Amino acid sequence: MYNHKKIEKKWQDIWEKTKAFKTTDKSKEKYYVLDMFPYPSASGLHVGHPEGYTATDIVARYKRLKGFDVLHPIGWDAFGLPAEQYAIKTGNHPAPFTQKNIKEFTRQLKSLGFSYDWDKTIDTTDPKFYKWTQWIFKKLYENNLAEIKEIDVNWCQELGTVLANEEVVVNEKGERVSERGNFPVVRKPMKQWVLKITEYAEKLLEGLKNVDFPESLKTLQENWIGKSTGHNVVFKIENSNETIKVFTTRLETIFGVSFIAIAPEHDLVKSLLSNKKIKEFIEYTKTLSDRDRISNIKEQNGIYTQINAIHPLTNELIPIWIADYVLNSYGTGAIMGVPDGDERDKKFASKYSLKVKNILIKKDEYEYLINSQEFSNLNIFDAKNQIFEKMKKQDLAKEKISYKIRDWIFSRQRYWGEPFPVYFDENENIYLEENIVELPYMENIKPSQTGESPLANNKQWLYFEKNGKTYKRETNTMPQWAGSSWYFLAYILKNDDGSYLALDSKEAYEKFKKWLPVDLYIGGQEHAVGHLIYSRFWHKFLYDIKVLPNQEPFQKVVNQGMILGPDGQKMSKSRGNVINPDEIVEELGADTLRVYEMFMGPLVDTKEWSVETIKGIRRWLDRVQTIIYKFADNKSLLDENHFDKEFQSIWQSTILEVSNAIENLKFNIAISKLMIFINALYKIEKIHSYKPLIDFSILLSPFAPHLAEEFLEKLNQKQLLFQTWPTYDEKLIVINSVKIPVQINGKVRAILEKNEEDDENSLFEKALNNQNVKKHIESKKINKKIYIKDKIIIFNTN
Ligand code: ANZ
Repeated sequence: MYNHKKIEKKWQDIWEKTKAFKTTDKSKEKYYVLDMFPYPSASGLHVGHPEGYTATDIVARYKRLKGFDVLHPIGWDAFGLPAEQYAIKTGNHPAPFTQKNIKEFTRQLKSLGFSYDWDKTIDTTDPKFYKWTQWIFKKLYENNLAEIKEIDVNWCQELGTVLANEEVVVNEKGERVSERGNFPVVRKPMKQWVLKITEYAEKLLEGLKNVDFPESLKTLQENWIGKSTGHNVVFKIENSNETIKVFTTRLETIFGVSFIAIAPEHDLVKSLLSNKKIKEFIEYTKTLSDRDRISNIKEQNGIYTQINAIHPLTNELIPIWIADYVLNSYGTGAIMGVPDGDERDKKFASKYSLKVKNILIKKDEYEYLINSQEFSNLNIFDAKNQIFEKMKKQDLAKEKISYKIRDWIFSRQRYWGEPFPVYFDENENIYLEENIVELPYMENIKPSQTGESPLANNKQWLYFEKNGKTYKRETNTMPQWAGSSWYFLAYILKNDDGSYLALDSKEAYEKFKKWLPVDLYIGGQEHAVGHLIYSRFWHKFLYDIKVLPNQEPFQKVVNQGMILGPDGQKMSKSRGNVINPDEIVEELGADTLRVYEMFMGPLVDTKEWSVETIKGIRRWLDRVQTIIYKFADNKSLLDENHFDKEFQSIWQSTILEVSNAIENLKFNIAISKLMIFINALYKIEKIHSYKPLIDFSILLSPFAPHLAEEFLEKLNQKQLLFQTWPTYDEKLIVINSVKIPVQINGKVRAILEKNEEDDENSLFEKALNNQNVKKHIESKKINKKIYIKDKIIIFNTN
C-alpha cells in the first residue's frame, strides 16, 4: 500500500515550488480550459465539484503534455447573498468571512492536485477586478443598453431585495419563493436598472449555430429567447377613433376570432378602473406569476370590458376582454382569441359562452380554411400569405417578430455586491463616475424595509459635493451575475504581480486574440439560461465595441452529470447522505478520488456514489504501484532481448486509445484501457525496457498525477513538467480478434470477429445484422439464442 498522504503532499509542494502549471506562452497552439468558478460557501467543496474539476484537469494536463500553451485558471464568485445573510445573522462583516472561505476552498482544491495556475486566481470582490465590472456597465450605459425603468419586479420582503426570474422558484404549494431561503416573492413596480439584453436576442440566437453546446442547452436558450415570427393586426374600436393591436402567429385564423383579450397591465385598462369588478379582477391578477398565467393546466380567467372592436375583414363586433393568460410583456399585450385554433382560447370561450366559429378542417394531414370568405379551401400556408397581402394594402397588418426574452433587471437592494459607478443630481439626472466606486465598509448592513439598499443608510457615503453642488450616489448594487458575466476574460488580463491589464488596452486585445474563445467549459446544467446567456450577451457587446476580437466566449460547453448519494438520492444534509471530499482525501487519497469520480461512468451521466467501488479503485492503484515497483526494483526482470509481441501491441494500443478517450472526454473508457494495460503487464515475466512503464506513468498522470510523478521518479525520469505525451507506432498494434461462428438451426451461416470491447449483447447484435444471418432467419421467430463465450453463437428458429 502506498502512503498517499506523504506522496500527495510531497508532489503538491514540488508543483508549487516549480510553478509547474504556470500559463506558458511559447507555442502557437493554445488551449483554454475553464471551470465554472465556485461561490466560496461556508460548507466547502462537495463531491460534485471535483467531478467537473477533475475532468478539466485531465484535459489541461493532457494538452500541456501535448505541447499546447494551456490556460487553466480558477477563481471566486465571491459576492452574493449567503455571505450577506450570514453577516447579518452573526453581526459580522461579509468580507473577512468570504476571505476565510476562499482560504478553505484553496486548501481543498490544492489537496486534490488540480493543475491551476494560481497566479491567475481572480476574486469578484477585489476592487482591482470589479473596477472592470463597473467599466463594462458604463460602456453599456453609454451605448444605450442600460437604463433606469419602472417595472414590475420580483420583490422579496424577507431578503429585502428584488430577484431575477431565475432566482425565483415555485415551491410544493405552488407559491413563488426565493431560490435561496424559500421566502415569499410578490410582484411590485419599482425603479430599477435594466440591461437591454432584448436588443441582443437575434445575435444570441444566431451565435448558437457556431458553438458546440449540448443540444438540450441550445434548446433551453432558444426557448428562453423565444423567437416567434408573426403579424401585428390592427382592430378598430367601436364608436371611437382608437385602435387595438394584437400579435398573432396564426394570421390565417382571423375569420375565427371570437374575442380580443388584453393583459391586465394593458394601457387600455387604465381608463376602466372606475369599474369595481374590473378593479377587483386586476388586483387578483397581481398575485399570479407570469408562469402561472400562461400555464396550460390552469383555468383561464377574464372579465368583459364592455368595449367592442370591429373585425377588419368582416366588420363583425368583437368583444374585448381582459384575461389573465395574456402577458403584457409579450407581443403587443393583446391577442385575438380563436377557439378553433387555440386550446386556451377554446376553454376561455366556452367558460364565458362566447361565440365560436369553425374555420379549420384537416384533409390528408394538411389543414385548410373554411368559413373564411374568398380564402376558404386554401391550405393554411397559402391562406396566411394571401390574407396578409390583402390586409397589408389597407395597413391592417404588419409582419412582426416577437421575442420572449425580457430585459435583464440589474439592480439588487443589497450591500454585498458591486456598487454602480453612477450618481444623480437633485433632478435625478444620471452621471457616470470616472473612477472606480469602492464598496464602503459598513458595520450595519441590514436591508431597509422600504426597498432601499443598505447603502442608503450610509449618509456619509451617499452624498458628496462637487463644484458647490450636492450629488447622491446610486445605492443599489449589481447582481451576482455581473462578475460571472466576464470573469473568464479577467484571467487573461491578470498579471503575475496581481495587477490587471486594462480591458480595453491594445496589449489585452492581443492576448484575447491568442486565448479566446474558451475551448472547453465544464459545469452544471443549472446555468443554461442564467450565466450562459448573460456572459454571451456581455461578450457580444464587448465584441461590438471592439474590445474583444471574437463573438462567442465558449466554443464547447459540457454539463457534467449529478453525483447522487449511495442511496441513489440527491445528496443533502437533511438526508445525511453527503460525501465529504476531505474525508476521502484523508482516507484514500486524492488520486483515488479523482480516478474514482472519472471511472463512475460517462461524465455527463447521473451517477450513484459507491463506497465499494472507490475502495476497489484504491486497491487497483496499490496494485499498479506493486507491479511497477516489481520491475523497477529488480534489474533481472529487464531483458533487452525479450520482445513480447502481444504485450507490445497492448502497450501501443493503450497509448492510442487513452489519447482518443481523453480527446472525446470519455474518461471512464480511458481508465479501463489503463486497467487492461496493467493486467497485461502483470502477466508477463520480463520487459525489454522501462519505456512501457514510463509511457504508462505519463498516460496515468492526468488521472492520478501524484502517483504518476512518484513512478517517474522511481524510474529515474524527470518530473511531468519536462515530459511529453507518448506516441505510438501503429504497425505494432495487432488487432486481436477471436472468430466466432454463428449457427442457425444446426448450420454455420456466418463467422463474426469478436473484438476486446464486445460482450454477449453486442455479439448478438452483430450476428443479427449480418447479411447472411438475416437471410436465414428472415421473418422467423427465434426460439432460442445461446452464446458460449469465445466459442459459438447459436440461433434456433421455428
Ligand atoms: C391567434 C391564434 C390562433 C394564435 C391560433 C395561436 C393559435 P408563440 O408561438 O409562443 O409566439 N399570444 C400573443 N401574444 C400573447 C401574449 N401577450 N400573451 C399570451 N398569448 C399571446 O405564440 C404566439 C401566439 O400566442 C399568438 O398567436 C397569440 O395567439 C398568443 F389558432 O393568435 B395566436
